[in-house]
Amino acid sequence: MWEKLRREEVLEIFRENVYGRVPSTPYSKSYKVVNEDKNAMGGMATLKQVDIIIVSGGKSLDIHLTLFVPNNLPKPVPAYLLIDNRGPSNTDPSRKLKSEFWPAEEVIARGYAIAVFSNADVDPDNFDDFKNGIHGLLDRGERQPDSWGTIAAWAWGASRCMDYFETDRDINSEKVAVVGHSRGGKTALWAAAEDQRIAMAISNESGCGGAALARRKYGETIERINNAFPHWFCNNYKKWSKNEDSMPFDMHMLIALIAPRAVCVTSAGEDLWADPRGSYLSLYHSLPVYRLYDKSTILKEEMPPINKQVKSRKVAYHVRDGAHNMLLKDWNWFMDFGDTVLK
Ligand code: GTR
Repeated sequence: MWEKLRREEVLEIFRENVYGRVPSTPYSKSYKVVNEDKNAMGGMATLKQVDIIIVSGGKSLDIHLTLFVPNNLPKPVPAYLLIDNRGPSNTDPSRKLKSEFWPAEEVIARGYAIAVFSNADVDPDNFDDFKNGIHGLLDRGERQPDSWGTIAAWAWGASRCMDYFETDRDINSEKVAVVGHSRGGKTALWAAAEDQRIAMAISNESGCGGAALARRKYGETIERINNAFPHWFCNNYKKWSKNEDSMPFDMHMLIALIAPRAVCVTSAGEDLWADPRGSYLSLYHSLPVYRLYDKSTILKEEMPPINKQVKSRKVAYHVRDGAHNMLLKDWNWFMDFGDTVLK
């Protein structure tokens, strides 16, 4: 019943009211390996830089995927794909610049591939009335109240990386975790809701329009986010500004769309803007759907203390000490969970 009927209804609720619908405009897609280094990270990994080239209506768009694969393991391996919203200094393929935001060496050392694409390749993060990015290629005709926004475009980009993984024999495309921080975390949840090939979604401090329950109106509200980022969601989402109590849904239903696949929701103790408690409660209230698949998926209603990860079957949560960010400490918990669900 959930899978055959209700899941599709709930997915439609989120397409119609929050992120918008992907247009059905045809496009072609090809992959070009622009760089390969079998001796990256001092021999620990193979670097592949792949352009995912999308063509439609005489225009083209390139998604630049960077991928490191561990050398000393049997293939295929599970992978983490970061939807990067911070820019290239965090994801340097030469590894001269290193950043905890994308700790490639540490992920390789734990036996995973690690990949990244920049959200800006798919759609620049500014309001330009949907002229640039993938909107400029695929949007035709008048914009509708449920036309896709920028977060749905970024999620679509993650799915194009999944298409590529299905062609790369080094990657176990059935064991890919999509990771995002903040606006990227909202995107990771929506990508996994829409694309059931994604084995695990990691929502790091995604807050409003992501994991946090909207009805709590704690920290960032729908009105604030619509005013500050009018391009992120579909126009129908504006109906819920200052009107959360009338919403026929809340964000626990977004997390439920990921069941029975894995989901990891995280918060940071000082990041009240992203409502840690509302994010935990959202995960907690998604569990009735997880339990349709595995009755032993159980969390306590009260939040875990700071720096203590809680896990049950396919769900995990932690609240890290400190401010809004994604750090190695967070990644270590992602991988502790990954070790139980991706390996
Ligand atoms: C903030 C925004 C949040 C979050 C954050 C980020 O300005 O209010 O919803 O997305 O940006 O992406 O870092």
